[in-house]
Amino acid sequence: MPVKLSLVIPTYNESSNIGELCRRITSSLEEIRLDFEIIIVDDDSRDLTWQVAEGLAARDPRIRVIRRFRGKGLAQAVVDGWKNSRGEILGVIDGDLQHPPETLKEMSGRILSPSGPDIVIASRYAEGGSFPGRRWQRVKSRLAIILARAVFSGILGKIKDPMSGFFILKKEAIPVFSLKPLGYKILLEVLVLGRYAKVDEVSYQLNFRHEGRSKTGWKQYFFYLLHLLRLKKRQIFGKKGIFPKK
Ligand SMILES: Nc1nc2c(ncn2[C@@H]2O[C@H](COP(=O)(O)OP(=O)(O)OP(=O)(O)O)[C@@H](O)[C@H]2O)c(=O)[nH]1
Ligand SMILES: [Mg+2]
Repeated sequence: MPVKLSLVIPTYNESSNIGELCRRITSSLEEIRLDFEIIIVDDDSRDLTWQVAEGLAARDPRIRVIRRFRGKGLAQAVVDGWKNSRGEILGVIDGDLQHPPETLKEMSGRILSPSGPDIVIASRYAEGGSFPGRRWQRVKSRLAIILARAVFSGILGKIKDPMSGFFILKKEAIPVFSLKPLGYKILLEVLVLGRYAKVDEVSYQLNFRHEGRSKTGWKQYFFYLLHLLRLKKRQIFGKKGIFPKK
């Protein structure tokens, strides 16, 4: 049966966070009476996140778990979740509670409004948003955005947080089966290869990670550079024909 929103949670070693996150997503979306499914895509976490998630799924049919054994990273986990989704609207939220799930209420309200946007991005940089943490982390995030803007100036336009890992979009706007992201940054590929008449941003305050550990490291920055180059090449030579003909 189709649902309105399919929300993917990519996880790796988030057993201490996934229960609370699912509870908060569920109560937020029930509050606005939105029909939804949660798809947890776990890369066979050593802390058995998949097992905790399967326990949640056994109690709530709206929750499903995909356990991958040869994971190809965060961004591909999101795409694999979307490929197995039933919703008209797709979304992603981190599994470590850094993204406040209550923001989904405003994001969903906007995308579902008459002539609403095709994509709503939760932004740390829009007015009212915030990005706590070490200064060096903020500098790295800013540098990544500057670089993306330099490579895709026309497409990224006025989008303040093109690196956000928290967004929802209309399924028809992206060629889900043609996405081939590398590494961490799924939104960039979604913006470059998708078709959007209107883009909206909602501010949010990024939380500190309370439990579990970060998986970002220098390797991710190397993948990011490679991804930028590959995406540029695809944009120039291969974008035509990636949307299936109606
Ligand atoms: N399935 C899957 N999920 C992943 C992978 N790497 C990270 N994740 C999940 O993706 C989300 C974001 O990862 P984080 O390590 O928190 O990355 P981040 O938020 O950019 O970095 P921090 O600010 O340091 O937390 C979390 O839910 C992780 O558990 C992966 O290889 N596979
Ligand atoms: Mg995080």
